[in-house]
Amino acid sequence: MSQILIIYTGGTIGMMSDPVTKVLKPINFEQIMDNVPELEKLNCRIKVHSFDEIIDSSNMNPEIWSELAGLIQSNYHDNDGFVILHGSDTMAYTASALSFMLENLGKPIIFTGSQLPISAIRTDAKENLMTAIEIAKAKKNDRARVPEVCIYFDYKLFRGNRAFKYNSSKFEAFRSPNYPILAESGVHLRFSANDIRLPEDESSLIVHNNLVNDVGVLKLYPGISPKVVENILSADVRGIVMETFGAGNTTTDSWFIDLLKNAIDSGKVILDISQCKVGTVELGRYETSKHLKDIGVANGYDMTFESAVTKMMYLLGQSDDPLQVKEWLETDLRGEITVS
Ligand code: ASN
Repeated sequence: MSQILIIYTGGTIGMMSDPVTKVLKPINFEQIMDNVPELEKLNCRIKVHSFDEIIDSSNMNPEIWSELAGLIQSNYHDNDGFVILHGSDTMAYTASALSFMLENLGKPIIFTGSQLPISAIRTDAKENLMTAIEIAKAKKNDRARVPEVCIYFDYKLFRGNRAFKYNSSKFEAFRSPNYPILAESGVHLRFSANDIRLPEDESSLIVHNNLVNDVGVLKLYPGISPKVVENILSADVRGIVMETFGAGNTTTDSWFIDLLKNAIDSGKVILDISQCKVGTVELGRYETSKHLKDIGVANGYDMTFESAVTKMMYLLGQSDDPLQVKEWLETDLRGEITVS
């Protein structure tokens, strides 16, 4: 019989409306279990680890990511898969971070949560939770069907580092336009075997716990002033995620390019991702991106913002050499980019 570890961090799935203030606040896991007696009927052993502090995912941070990675490492051998209950607001950041922190992953790590609390009559929590467990225990020829960090939400399974929260009101909270879904649940649970990534070496899980959050963000808009760009680029950080236009384009004004070049020459890594949610950065396709390539800006291809920030944090912990970090940023490490 499979064994699944459910890790409960918080999120709407386990919230209740405060009778006086009416705001949604987290409840403990026993109260969640009371709402899903069906859990007993699943053909697997379920263990639960509840975090001491149950949080709304807006309070998520890299220390908790390390704690999660450590929990997975210490329970890896004894479990066939993991289901992580997490608020949807920052779920894609945590899933992306863990995809980088867990190298050679050979077991499913399935994040899920819900848009309505599990105690609500019309809740989406039960389907999300039950199917996430089904996916975490799914095997073929004795091997996990999806040995990846994933998000399961509203009948779809996404690669974690390809998904982002796209809708705060609908049950369809996530999308992953730059990569196909890994499975879909309907009358049958159908896996897309060709799109699922298998580990190169599943013999040994390697956990990287040293994320460095010295990361800044520069989001461009027409009319951005030199003093704003200068302030962001001169902040005490080692990496900057730059959200550009279209296929990775920026203004060609010399003040802008000079500021970027100075930052790179001073040892900072600048990663170019697009403000578009679909499509890819193509450095050098337009005149408005050729200069970026020339001065050493890293190409983020079709990476999500969530993946870009967490990949930067992961890589800054792996090397002090900006050129090495740039090379890895442009390399597909965990299925997070399509290098064209
Ligand atoms: N605010 C909640 C959270 O991210 C939203 C949710 O889970 N649907 O914790």
